Amino acid sequence: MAKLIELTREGRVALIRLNRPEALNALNSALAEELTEAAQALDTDRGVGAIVITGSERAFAAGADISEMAGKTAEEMVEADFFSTWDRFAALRTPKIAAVNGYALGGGCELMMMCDFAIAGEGAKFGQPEVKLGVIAGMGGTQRMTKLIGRSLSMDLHLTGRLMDAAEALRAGLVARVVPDDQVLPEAMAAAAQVAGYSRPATRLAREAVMRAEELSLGEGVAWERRLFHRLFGTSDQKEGMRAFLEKRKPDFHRD
Ligand code: CO8
Repeated sequence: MAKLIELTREGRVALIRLNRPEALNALNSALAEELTEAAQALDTDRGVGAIVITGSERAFAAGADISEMAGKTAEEMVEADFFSTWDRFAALRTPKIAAVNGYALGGGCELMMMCDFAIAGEGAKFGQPEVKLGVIAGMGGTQRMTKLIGRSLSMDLHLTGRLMDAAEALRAGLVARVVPDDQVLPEAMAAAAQVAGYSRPATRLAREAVMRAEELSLGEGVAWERRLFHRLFGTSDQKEGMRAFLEKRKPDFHRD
């Protein structure tokens, strides 16, 4: 059976491509498990500084797999704690960039929002159309989207199920960059290589500090950030980064 994801490496960047093109990369449990296991292994690999997640030209992912869910009872959903695999994915510490072409709908949009930022093609389409199926988002969409783009627009998407184009997604802050469709992957790989070239502890802690902003009050968040900042003075990369600046040369990070 074909693998549901393809994993390749380019230097310190790992590229994961969702590989269910016949179902527009609909996220079934097997794919969620394969993706999460692969990403967890990368997360503990010191040779990996960033992960890019992408789909196909037509779809990043068109949602959770409707055919897998359609016949399930509430008891079965509770028993399996359906979708809880994604909590393990969201907890990864390595910076993750979503490279999005085509549809990022429902669970696909939610997977994109679990990544640390997204680079999208001009033709990409986003939405939380679960309401059309008689359900709601179940992989964090109501929470992460609201924090990313605000209640008003998030409500609009969740209640009407309408799709948002790339220009609107950029204006709203749902994605960080929009580029021509054929530039999405090169742009994401270049951004990932840039991240992966820095100190590994610094990028992981920068990510952690920014994510904390979604959960903590300003005072708690600032205190958290300061502790992480102090912690980085225990790394050789901090010494090298600052020494290199003073010596007017490029730093040679060991990424410890
Ligand atoms: N699940 C399963 N199969 C899918 C999905 C999906 N989400 N999306 C597309 N496919 C399949 C189609 O069934 C079709 O298969 P086949 O060729 O065998 O008929 C194939 O992919 C191609 O799709 P289309 O023929 O529909 O392609 P179009 O270009 O005509 O349309 C769309 C593309 C607009 C993206 C359309 O496929 C679509 O609307 N897809 C569904 C989008 C959607 O509703 N996503 C939300 C899913 S629900 C979810 O993500 C979270 C649910 C939360 C539940 C909470 C539980 C705890």
